[in-house]
Amino acid sequence: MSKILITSALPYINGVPHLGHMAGCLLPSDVYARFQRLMGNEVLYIGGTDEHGTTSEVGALKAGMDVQSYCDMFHARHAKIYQDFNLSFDFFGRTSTPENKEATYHIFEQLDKNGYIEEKSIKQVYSIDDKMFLADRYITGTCPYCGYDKARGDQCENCTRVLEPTELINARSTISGSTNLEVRETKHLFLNLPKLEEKLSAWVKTKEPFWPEVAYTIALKWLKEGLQERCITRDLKWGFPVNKPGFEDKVFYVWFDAPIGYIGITKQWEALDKEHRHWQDWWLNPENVRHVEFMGKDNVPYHSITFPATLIGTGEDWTQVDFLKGFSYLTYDGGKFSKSENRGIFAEDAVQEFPADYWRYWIMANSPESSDASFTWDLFAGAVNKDLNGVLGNFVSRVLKMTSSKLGDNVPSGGEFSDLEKGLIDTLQTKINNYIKFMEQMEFRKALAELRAIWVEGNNYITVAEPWTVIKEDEQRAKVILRTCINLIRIFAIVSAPIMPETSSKMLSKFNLSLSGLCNFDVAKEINFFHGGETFEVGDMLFERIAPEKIEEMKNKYGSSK
Ligand code: B3M
Ligand code: ZN
Repeated sequence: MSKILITSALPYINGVPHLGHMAGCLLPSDVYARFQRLMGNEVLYIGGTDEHGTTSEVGALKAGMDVQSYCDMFHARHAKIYQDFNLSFDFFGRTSTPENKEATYHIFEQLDKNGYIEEKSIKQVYSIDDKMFLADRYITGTCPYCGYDKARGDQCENCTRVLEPTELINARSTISGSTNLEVRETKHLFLNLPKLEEKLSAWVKTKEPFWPEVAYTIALKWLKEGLQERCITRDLKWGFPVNKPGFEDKVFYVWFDAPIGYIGITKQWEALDKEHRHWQDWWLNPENVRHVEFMGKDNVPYHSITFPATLIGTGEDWTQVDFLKGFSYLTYDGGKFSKSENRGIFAEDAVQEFPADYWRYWIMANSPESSDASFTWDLFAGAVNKDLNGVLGNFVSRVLKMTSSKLGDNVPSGGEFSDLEKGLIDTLQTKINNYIKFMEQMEFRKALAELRAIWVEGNNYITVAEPWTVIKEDEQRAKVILRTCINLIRIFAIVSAPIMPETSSKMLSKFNLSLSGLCNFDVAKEINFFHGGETFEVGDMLFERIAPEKIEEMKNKYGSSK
């Protein structure tokens, strides 16, 4: 049993997540956490809201609330959404807590002590009309590197380059649109990344065989271009006040304390049961912990360069990221999700319209792993109707109904396997091994294709075995076939559990069973789990077909043609 620490990028508190957020880190991290638990590993799965920064201050201002209450409200809203999607966080915390403050202060003190913090006077953009320094995302302008005209003050979404706000061409305030900006000089603290470059570079190189190409390429590109000193303080009220004399009126930059938030949140988790939980077992234990991080590709530089460098600079033995799974974007019908333009479905509404498992299945089967993926209602309904209802749902209901009506509500017993069952066992074993391998490698599209193929084997088997014909002449043979099919239902429930936890437990509850493990899964053994005599319940259909009228209704409601 290994210890696996799983983190999902911490979504910004302001605004509610849409399907793209679910696809770009939250859902795959949950699927992976559930899978690893099923494999018998010790998992700690951490998530939370990223609460500091200008966005929260401005959001609260617009909502007419104080920032704390604003964050409290949105935190609860995020937590509810993720619960509705059945994300199985061991703890879903926040970055604005005393625990995270303590972790942030500690790490900052070590960096300062080791000589990695520099004081510098910098020029910052001040908005005369907004009466504030325009940090980070509150300046929009043209990227000096790629020419993208909606680049933000901290990063260009188009070329992923991290920027300083003063680099932007034609800068304007995102808050008021005002171009009445001036540059003022203030003193700030910088993380001396160039001084950490050698150590960081050596560390990154140890990751080559393990990191997915997208993450490794981004990290290497940064290192090749040479690292810049990075400002880690801001002129804001909301945030952790800087614990260094002369800087008390400034706060730490949101991207400084946000990744430390993973540690802070683990401390929150520990606080609930201090006797059995120790955050150090996870975060100061690199030899025994495998740390896997999930994020959108725009987050990769922070997780492959700045945060690892921050931890290296402390001189302490932190658990660093072992595998960094970056995702491209999920678009809505090829475009952006936008609340204000009423375009695209947001996570909150999604679970009101259809059960979470429908979304979980579609999103994972179409994961934006190597390139962007596009959500359309036709694709979604097609997958639900064909794969879920047509393949899995029909198999389960057909088998149980037929058994119940012809042979009663007990698993039929007796008889021997023929070559047909032996062949089925071999095929399934190969497919399940592949599925496990792809899940271990976090190749989700491939894993889901394999999962679908596993379900299809059930239909292939029953079509060839024809229990409805066989039963007329050879009841014993029909019993073997239907018992095999019933065993397949249980096997399908286990393998599907990481993707569709509710459906899986619905399937198992037909036999009054709970979930069992996937480690060293031996089909020859598992296909004999039910010997005969066990009771079952036919129950409801697992899925409901999405009718054409419903698809049209969704398109009208959420704005789409496809
Ligand atoms: N809040 C950006 C995002 O939501 C940022 C991630 C922080 S992870 C420590 O994509
Ligand atoms: Zn750019």
